[in-house]
Amino acid sequence: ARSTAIFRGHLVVIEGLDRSGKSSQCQLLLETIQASRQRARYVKFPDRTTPTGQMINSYLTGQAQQDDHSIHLLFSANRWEAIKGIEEDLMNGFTVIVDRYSFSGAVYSAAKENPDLSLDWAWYPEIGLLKPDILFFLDISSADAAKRGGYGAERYETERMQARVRTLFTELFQRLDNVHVRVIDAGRSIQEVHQAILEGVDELPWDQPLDMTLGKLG
Ligand code: FDM
Ligand code: MG
Repeated sequence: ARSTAIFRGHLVVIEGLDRSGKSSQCQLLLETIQASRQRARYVKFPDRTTPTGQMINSYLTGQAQQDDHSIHLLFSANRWEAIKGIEEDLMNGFTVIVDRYSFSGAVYSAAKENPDLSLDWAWYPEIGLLKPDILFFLDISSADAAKRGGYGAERYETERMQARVRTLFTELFQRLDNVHVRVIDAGRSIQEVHQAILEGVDELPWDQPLDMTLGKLG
């Protein structure tokens, strides 16, 4: 990660609760960047296509049980196995748009109220992964999210879990003082949210080295 390049692409992360519009916004951002003849690529975590991702998918859909720590580390491994490819794309000038990342990783596990699985413990395996140039948090109340067509049947898709996840995202962002977080009011229209995201992306400098990694919580 630690070489200098001029005009590498940007690492843009979009986080939020289920039903906050993350995937639609990632898609729109991808199309807008590509329409301006720049290189961009979309990455979704969990990536359910790899062997690790298939185990995660079995867990999320209720086909398999996992110890809370074990599944947590699989989610993290699913990012570590992808990071070299992301790094190469950034160095080749691609903006990489990431739909959920380490931040979801830490808060969903910590939201389980398992006394042995704190936010600090959950964050630790993320240390050393590439740090986003900007992180957009699509903020929506858990009640509003539930109104948007309701939750599906996957594990974690309950209003109680989502409410805890939202609180923990706030705590996590407060404790990560060197991550560039931008909270976006996601209760607005798709186009308004898209414009807010574009403004943030357009402000990013182009001459930064790719040497930033996620560090410890404060
Ligand atoms: N999730 C997602 C985690 O628990 N840990 C992680 O590291 C990531 C990336 O998996 F409930 C949770 C968040 C969500 C579920 O995610 C599936 P998608 O975005 O709905 O596929
Ligand atoms: Mg989901």
